Amino acid sequence: MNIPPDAGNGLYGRRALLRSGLAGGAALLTTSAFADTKLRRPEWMQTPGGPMSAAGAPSRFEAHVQRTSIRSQPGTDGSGVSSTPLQYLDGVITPSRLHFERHHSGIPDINPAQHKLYVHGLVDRPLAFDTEALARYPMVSRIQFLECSGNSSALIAPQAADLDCAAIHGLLAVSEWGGVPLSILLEEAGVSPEGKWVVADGADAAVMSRSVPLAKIMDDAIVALYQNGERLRPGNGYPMRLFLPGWEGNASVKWLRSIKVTEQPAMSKEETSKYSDLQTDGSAKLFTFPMGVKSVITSPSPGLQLRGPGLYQVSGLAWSGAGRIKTVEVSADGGQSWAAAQLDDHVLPLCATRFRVAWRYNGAPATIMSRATDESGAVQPTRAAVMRGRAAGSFYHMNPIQTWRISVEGQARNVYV
Ligand SMILES: Nc1nc2c(c(=O)[nH]1)N[C@H]1C(S)=C(S)[C@@H](COP(=O)(O)O)O[C@H]1N2
Ligand SMILES: [Mo]
Repeated sequence: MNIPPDAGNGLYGRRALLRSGLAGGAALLTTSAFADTKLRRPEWMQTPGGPMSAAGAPSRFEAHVQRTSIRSQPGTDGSGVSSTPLQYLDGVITPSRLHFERHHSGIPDINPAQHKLYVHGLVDRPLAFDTEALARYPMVSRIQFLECSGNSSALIAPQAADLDCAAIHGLLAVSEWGGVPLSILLEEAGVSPEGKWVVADGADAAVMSRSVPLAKIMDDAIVALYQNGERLRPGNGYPMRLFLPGWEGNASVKWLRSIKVTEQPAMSKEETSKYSDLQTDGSAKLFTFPMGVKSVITSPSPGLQLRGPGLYQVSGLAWSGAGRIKTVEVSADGGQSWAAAQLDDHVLPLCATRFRVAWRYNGAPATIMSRATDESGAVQPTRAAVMRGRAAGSFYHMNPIQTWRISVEGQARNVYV
């Protein structure tokens, strides 16, 4: 292997991968030689395979790939969170069955025949839509991320906790969301000139209620009916949810029941006591909707074992509420030097982007990290920078650089640098 690394401690970024042909091409291949004797047929080649089925399921050997870190309020089994197992996934789409969940009062069992979305308040004509009526309107579909603003809040802990990628960053998922632009429904209802906000309410027992500026609603908000080509899953808002691209997940109200146009925000519990950002001067930032630029190395990460020194692919996800990802840099020497990562083809706005580098792990302890820059020029900050100015315990909108420490045993661990 004669291609020089792009950064310290054996890191091959975009430049080296391009020089070596295909990303991670021949010059960088690890060799997996075998003695060329006659190939014996394994047992599954000796009888016909299993039957077809009406709906698919993963291989039984992938049974460990499940939502993790399931936690709910004492005395409930549905009021809490579950996490996307990011460390076991590649590409950008989150399989719907693994999309993280965040419910404030469990999953309502909504019969779509009895559910309506009401559009009312400061409008000329109040309207009501059932699912079938909505499905007749022009729809759009877009591949975009949904992230809880409480994601990565484990990183406020003063000591780095021994948690895996899902437990720290798994309140993130990417889906193809299909639905009706809310602007179309509001144009039909006729918004009065005084209308400046909409208050969106859910049909769950928590009646999640969030105020959203009308400008965002008219820009790119949709009433989502589809997720990755099928109707929404119950846990993700069936039969319809608000979807606000790039904004904190909380405002994407699930089981959407009411859209009320108002002059002022409702100042609901979820936008005052919760989902606001307390500062050291005692003030709180309200309506901090867009999610910051962020990235994380999903592989290697805690729980994925490196099998001795040699060449590995380091890969992860980068995303930003400001638009497209421009670059992702990776370091294998604790941030002393960085290599620009190779980005997978589809770099979509308000979506996660998959990044990759090749790394020659020499078996010694190493400190790996990634840093994303978005098209607005925003650069993912260090943890120290993110913590500055925050009141103790303030935990929303954490987007610091994640550092994994690789041990001589080839195990990754969450650390602060
Ligand atoms: N009606 C309703 N909408 C809701 C919630 C809820 O509990 N009830 N949780 C919110 C929060 S905090 C987040 S992060 C996202 C999570 O969406 P998901 O469960 O589809 O991942 O939904 C939001 N919308
Ligand atoms: Mo959330």
